[in-house]
Amino acid sequence: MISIEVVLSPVLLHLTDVTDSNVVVIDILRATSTICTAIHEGAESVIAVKTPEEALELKLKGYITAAERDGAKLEGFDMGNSPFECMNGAVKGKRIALTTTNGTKCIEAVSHAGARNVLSGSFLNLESLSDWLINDNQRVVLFCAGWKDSFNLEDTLFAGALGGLIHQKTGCLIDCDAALMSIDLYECARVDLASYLKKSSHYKRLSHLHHEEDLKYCLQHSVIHEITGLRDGEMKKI
Ligand code: 3SL
Repeated sequence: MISIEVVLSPVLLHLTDVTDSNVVVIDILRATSTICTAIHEGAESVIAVKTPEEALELKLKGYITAAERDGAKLEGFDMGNSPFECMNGAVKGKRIALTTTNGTKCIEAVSHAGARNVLSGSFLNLESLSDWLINDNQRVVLFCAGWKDSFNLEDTLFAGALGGLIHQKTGCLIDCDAALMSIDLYECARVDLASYLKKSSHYKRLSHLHHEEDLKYCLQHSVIHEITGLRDGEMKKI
């Protein structure tokens, strides 16, 4: 039967057994939104790697390399971590090796933990993702990437949006205080997410780096329908 748990930061992951669960990794700004966009734009796969060196090694195997640290694209890579870099045919049919400050580390961290599925979460495919999880009818763990092991608002808001939607559609019981808090937070902020998030640290960080268009894009709800999940070690359309 479906149930919902929320992990508010990577340092709390060890407290939750993810075995046989559908784990949704959440890095709304921007890694998991970018991964969902890449797959929507026809990329064959995105492999999440921990270090820039690992990404560069994969270039020799034909991957496009993408790297971000502290919000900025790293020198010497084909792409940074902006969803817009995946558009207009740039990634169609391509495999991408992506390394980011938080999101890809979290995908990597759960990839060998015995989860039933590891999925990429984004507001962009919120509705389809909720339907997919409801249809699979298993325990759901919403894993917030946060920022350098700390809690953040945008990932928590998405956990609340997705958890709330599943709860609304199924009436499932929620026995996790982090999930209840996330749902309440989303209810407070949902009328105007962008305005609510203006006070958040990563929103400010990305604004200073002139990524306003990315912020606007990543907060759109249910504009794409593909579900992206881990298959054979890479994030693919499932
Ligand atoms: O932390 C991450 O994984 C990134 O998504 C951060 S950023 O939005 O690219 O700055």
